[in-house]
Amino acid sequence: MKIGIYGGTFNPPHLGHMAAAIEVLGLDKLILIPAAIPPHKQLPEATPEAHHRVAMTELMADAMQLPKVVEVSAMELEREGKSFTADTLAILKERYPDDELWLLMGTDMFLTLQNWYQPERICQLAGICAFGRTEQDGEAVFAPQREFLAEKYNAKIITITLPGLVDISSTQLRDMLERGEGHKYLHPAVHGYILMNGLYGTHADLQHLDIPDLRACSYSMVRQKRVPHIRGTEEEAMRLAQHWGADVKLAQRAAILHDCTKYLELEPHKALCAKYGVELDELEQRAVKLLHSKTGACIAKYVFGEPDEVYEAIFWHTTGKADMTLLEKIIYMADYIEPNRDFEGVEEMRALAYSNLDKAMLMGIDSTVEDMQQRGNPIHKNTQQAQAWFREHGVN
Ligand code: DGI
Ligand code: FE
Ligand code: FE
Repeated sequence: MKIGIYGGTFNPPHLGHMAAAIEVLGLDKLILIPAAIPPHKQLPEATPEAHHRVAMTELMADAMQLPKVVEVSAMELEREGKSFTADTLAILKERYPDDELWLLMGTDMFLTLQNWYQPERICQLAGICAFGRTEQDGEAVFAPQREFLAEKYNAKIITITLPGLVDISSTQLRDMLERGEGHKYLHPAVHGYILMNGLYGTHADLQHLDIPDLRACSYSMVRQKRVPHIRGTEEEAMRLAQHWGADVKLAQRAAILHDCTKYLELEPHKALCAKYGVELDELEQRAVKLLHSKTGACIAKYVFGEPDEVYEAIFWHTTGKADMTLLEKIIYMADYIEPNRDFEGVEEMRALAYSNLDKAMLMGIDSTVEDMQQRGNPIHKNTQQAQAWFREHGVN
């Protein structure tokens, strides 16, 4: 196996060259290692706590959408004292004795490798792969250093220049963030995490976010594979709201946030419900799938300051209920028929959603009930009540 290792402070992790690295080197695995205190420099002021840097790095790793390939290791943060790359590589070599290790680094690091702690040991443990960030980092810069390291340490070296790479330093990026800029250099989920946690001097007013920032925050809370579904639901909800004369902005905001707590475990869900006074019945106490609509509604209202209509629309999006408002139906339906959904009968339901919304609702609820029965899952009473209501009202 070919394993790439990329360390750094990830302060913050930004859109770089890691996907390209995997491809160019043919890596089977890439381990991202957030550093504790780098031996060669002091951390800049306002550096977020290590757990934030790990969380942001994990978001970026997840965003690369290579789940078995990219992983984040907190090994340097768990280790006492300063972390030296040579020691990290030695530990990894023990863990992966039969595999090929490649240490990835940018130009600056590559040009000063001889000044690191135990450079010879580093070069024995791993191949060195240097990435040029700009076109100026081409052969003229790389070649002499490559020869020098090869001769002095018998290093195995690959240098790659990828023109057009994002060329921005973390220092510049942090300054931009403080001024409310620089979003385009970050993955939206990482940006959202920064906003939600007020890192780097961002003082976002979470209660009045514009749409791009609201999206970023929502995406920072979920696995990135869910983002297309959330995006699709947003589009569908806006179309439905336009079509049926509902508030398009509210539909959009509700859709953006509707699944934001989808990946919480049972206990955090229960804690949020307790915190915001949402009572749970016996089935809800144990059916975790039923809780994200409730906790998502709470986050929308209490963290992001969304109005009650948005709260209710998110609250009822999973089970439905009797006598739903137009916005509630729109979010329920948008979730069901958004463009990424693919199930038997989806085209029929899509057409119905724009010709007879109550009929479409009945079709959706019927199909959920049938699905639950097939899986042997209990039907929630709100689902039952929704079904009964739409049977009465959704037939014509
Ligand atoms: O969050 P999404 O996947 O986009 O969709 P959703 O919010 O409609 O959630 C679907 C999940 O909710 C699915 O796993 C089934 C579950 N669910 C919906 N209604 C009921 C239900 N589970 C039970 N046990 N009872 C219900 O009535
Ligand atoms: Fe949902
Ligand atoms: Fe959903």
